[in-house]
Amino acid sequence: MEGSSFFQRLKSGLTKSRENWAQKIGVIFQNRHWDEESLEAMEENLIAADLGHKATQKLMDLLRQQSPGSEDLAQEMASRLQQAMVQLLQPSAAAPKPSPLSVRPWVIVFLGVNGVGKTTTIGKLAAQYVSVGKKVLLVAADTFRAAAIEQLEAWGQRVGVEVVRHRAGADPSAVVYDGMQAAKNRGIDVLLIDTAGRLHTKVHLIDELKKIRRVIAREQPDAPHEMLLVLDATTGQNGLQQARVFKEATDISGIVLTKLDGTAKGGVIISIQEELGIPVRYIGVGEEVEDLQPFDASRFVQALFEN
Ligand SMILES: Nc1nc2c(ncn2[C@@H]2O[C@H](COP(=O)(O)OP(=O)(O)OP(=O)(O)O)[C@@H](O)[C@H]2O)c(=O)[nH]1
Ligand SMILES: [Mg+2]
Repeated sequence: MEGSSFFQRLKSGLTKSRENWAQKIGVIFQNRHWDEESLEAMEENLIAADLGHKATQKLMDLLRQQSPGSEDLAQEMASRLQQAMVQLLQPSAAAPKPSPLSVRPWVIVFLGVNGVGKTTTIGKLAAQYVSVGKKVLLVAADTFRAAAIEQLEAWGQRVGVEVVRHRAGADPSAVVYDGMQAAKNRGIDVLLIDTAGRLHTKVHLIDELKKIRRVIAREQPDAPHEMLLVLDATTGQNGLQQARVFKEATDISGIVLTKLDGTAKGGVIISIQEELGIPVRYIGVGEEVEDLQPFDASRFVQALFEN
């Protein structure tokens, strides 16, 4: 997966964000000075690029600490801004690599509201694990709609992995229990669990997640190994509000930020990181299997700036 085509996919997935970025940020320093006026213009445009107030303040503090050198000012500003952004994304950079699969089965639960891309992310990840020879099993614990189960089964067929399912309306933790049993019996490497993301009440969400976790932990005390919250980048700051609710409901170990290819506001990743302090594990930059990528802060920032 690594290599230049991988970076090209990332760049192409971030095209809208990059163009927006160049338009908002790039122009500020053309023929201008490193003065308060330029910095204020930058501040406004960072907020407009969906970085959020908190992250923008931090970035501006980092930039204001630095006095300009004598080289090409636009270039220098850009590179300082890049460094400052990578620094803000450090919690993600410093986090352990996504899913080392150090025990078997490695159990990952996917959370998130309707339509953010949970099932698609599971399908893509399953395909990637299969391609490196891992035994994968999917669990359809989103029992709320029959279509949700069918969608996961379609991915299972496409990728060539089995799906543990019950009828629509069944108890999600009962499906999870069966999934854990099957994973142990079949020597599965990775168990990917799809959950329903509806948020009718927070209490209900908390209860359901608690129950699912309890079932998993009873079968395997160190599991789940990851609780990944899936967020849709095109929802911008609204995604953050959802994330707060889930963060209060349960422990989240990582974020998957999908549909970055569908938004000009890729900068939202910085405000997510800043607000939640949870590492971003994967990003989705398109519809293909290869478009789900492990998140790498410096590569991401480079792709945002590089023409
Ligand atoms: N362009 C693009 N589309 C994506 C990406 N990730 C997911 N999608 C699309 O988003 C739509 C919703 O994805 P699902 O996987 O069904 O979302 P979900 O969270 O499982 O939704 P529910 O099961 O309804 O809760 C689908 O049409 C996916 O193809 C991405 O990174 N880029
Ligand atoms: Mg789904």
